Amino acid sequence: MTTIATEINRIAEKRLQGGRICLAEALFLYQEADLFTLGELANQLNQAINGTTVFYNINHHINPTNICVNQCRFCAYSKLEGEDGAYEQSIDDILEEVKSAEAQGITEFHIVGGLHPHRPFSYYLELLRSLRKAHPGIILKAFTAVEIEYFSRIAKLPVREILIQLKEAGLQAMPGGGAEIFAPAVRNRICPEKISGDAWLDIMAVAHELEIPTNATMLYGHIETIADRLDHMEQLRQLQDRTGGFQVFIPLAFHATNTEIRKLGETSGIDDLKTLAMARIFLDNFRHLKAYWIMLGEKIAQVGLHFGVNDLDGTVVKERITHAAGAKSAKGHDEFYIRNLISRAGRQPQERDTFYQPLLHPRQQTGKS
Ligand code: V47
Ligand code: SF4
Repeated sequence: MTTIATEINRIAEKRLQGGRICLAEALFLYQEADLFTLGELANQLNQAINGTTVFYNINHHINPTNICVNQCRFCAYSKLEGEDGAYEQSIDDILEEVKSAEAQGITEFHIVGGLHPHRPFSYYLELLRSLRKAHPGIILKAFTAVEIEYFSRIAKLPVREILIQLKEAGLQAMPGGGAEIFAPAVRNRICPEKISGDAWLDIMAVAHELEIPTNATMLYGHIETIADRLDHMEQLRQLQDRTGGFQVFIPLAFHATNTEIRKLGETSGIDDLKTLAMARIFLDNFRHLKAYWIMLGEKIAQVGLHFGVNDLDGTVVKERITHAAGAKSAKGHDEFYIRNLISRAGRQPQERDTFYQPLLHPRQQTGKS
């Protein structure tokens, strides 16, 4: 056996025995192990904690506006005020858009949008209160750490106070967007106006202290190195050790079309799968790993179920952010389609709520195998 193979086996064995791998070991695996070796290890680790169950949820994305004072280089969704294609929804527009949510079985509203130059913080409080009143049974997962920091600036209130007020208005969980890549050298080039990685992590820590569970993402496949990805995951792993407040890790595959950095092109299927597997192997304190089918495409997300993934996100309904950047997946799928993707990968579909609790009203449609 070559030295490289021996070392890969040693690291894999350590991890399978419940050990933690360090940055150097992870870098070695990422660079030296082939796709199938990584996939097999990630698959074993996932099945040891999650069995063959794969979660999905029935959710609806609400994006109140694409007008944003930041101009992240990788973002094709945001517009300046007055620019062609800019939009803003009133609270009534949003209530109208989701009026039949219960009839569609929706259990979560996922709410994120641009940093609007004029909307007051009260708009966001009112939005949550109105949704809570009209749809008391639907969980509100809303606002990235980037939006929270922006609210704190426009309302001139500390982040903690902003989160307390949002929680009182109905906020129950936060999505994981805005993390991008924490390494300052990359961040300063792809999203110079955005809050720093440290600020993103600090805001998540406050949310966790206030018992608001959050998700965590990583935008990969642009100018970052493998070491940058691992540094990003290491910082998430450290915060998770302290708070335990992250529910799931979601690698987001960069989409280049219509962005300022479109020359970089798209991620490869090999890189997508390797990144999912490495996340499962490295993030030993994250129970859930999501293959966001909107960004990966339905089929890579499905294959990801054999590379450590135990969650496919949801029905989504009308995705705007990735489709502005050329995503070829559908903008949403019905529950039957998602269950079928999971069954056809030889896994058991299980509807969940935002907090990864199984929902005990399995629908009739089980999906073909
Ligand atoms: O923060 C923006 C990313 C994020 C592009 O928490 C892009 O459950 C790829 O965070 N190519 C928003 N990615 C989406 C997000 C998310 C999605 C689904 C579920 C959850 C969750 C969170 O999308 C942004 C940014 O990182 N993004 N532009 C692009 N061109
Ligand atoms: Fe604005 Fe978010 Fe797009 Fe950046 S990624 S420009 S903060 S909408």
